[in-house]
Amino acid sequence: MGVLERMDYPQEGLPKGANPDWTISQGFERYSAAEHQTWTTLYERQAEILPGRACAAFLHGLDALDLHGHGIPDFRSLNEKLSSLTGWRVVAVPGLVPDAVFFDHLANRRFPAANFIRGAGELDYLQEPDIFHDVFGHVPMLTDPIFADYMQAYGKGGLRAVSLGHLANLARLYWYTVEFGLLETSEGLRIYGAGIVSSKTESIFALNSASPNRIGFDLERVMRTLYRIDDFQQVYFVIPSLQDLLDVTTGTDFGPLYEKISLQTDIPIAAIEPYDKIFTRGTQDYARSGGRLRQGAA
Ligand code: HBI
Ligand code: FE
Repeated sequence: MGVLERMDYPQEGLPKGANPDWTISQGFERYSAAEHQTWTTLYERQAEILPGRACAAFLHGLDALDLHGHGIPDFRSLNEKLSSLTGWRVVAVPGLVPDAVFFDHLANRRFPAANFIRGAGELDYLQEPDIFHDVFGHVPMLTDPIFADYMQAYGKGGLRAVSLGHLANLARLYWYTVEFGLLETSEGLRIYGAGIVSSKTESIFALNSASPNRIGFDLERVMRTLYRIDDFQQVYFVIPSLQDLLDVTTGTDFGPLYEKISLQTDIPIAAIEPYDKIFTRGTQDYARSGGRLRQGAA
């Protein structure tokens, strides 16, 4: 596989001191003891609930990278382990970066991770991904050779979707796989999505709640389905295997698929379509009763 052509990274809004590719230094020496403790607290909460919930590839990745409760990881030693496994590296960024920048890093097997950690008073709900979400949530799966290839393919596809003007559809694929995907195994459903696996409450909700729908993954269906960014998902999509996810995405020409989808309506979040393979038909009680805001007020 050849190296991608050098792209001109957009520079609009580039924070002062950042490199032209939007990376910054992690600044590992600047973390306070309290910030390291926040990582350890979050890690320990997840360690308690993830066995039997997270997929084997994720749990194996945690071990392979020694991403346990020793405080915020230093990207230098993390990258030695990660790059020797799958050729991926983690690069520090100040936060959300423009789509094309994000995709170009992925297409080159670099995962952009925020360098800051959430405050100790906001362990559960995040407006913007922090280092715990980005590193604990995403990086273990990058030790899996199949998933590592999927993420790179997604980056290449993202650059193409931007140029074709269909990023909204492709972003749904990312959302319902990389962030909120479930995997079918002989022992039951397991989590591989980073948005779930980095959250204690959503890890339990995604697998154990009667509220959400759980539906078999279908590429076109997923790319037509709306999603919510402000609360637990109302639908999770289940893949039969990581290999299947990689095959279906690399074996599809997205150009004609975007054309086809642009003629169809979006699918509402909680809809069940006649052709869906239903794992769980959810009650939708959680969303109907007001979700996160209602719970907080109760
Ligand atoms: N930037 N740092 C960061 N992390 C992301 O997950 C991210 C981003 N920029 C754009 C982006 N995601 C979206 O384009 C994708 O989620 C589709
Ligand atoms: Fe994420």
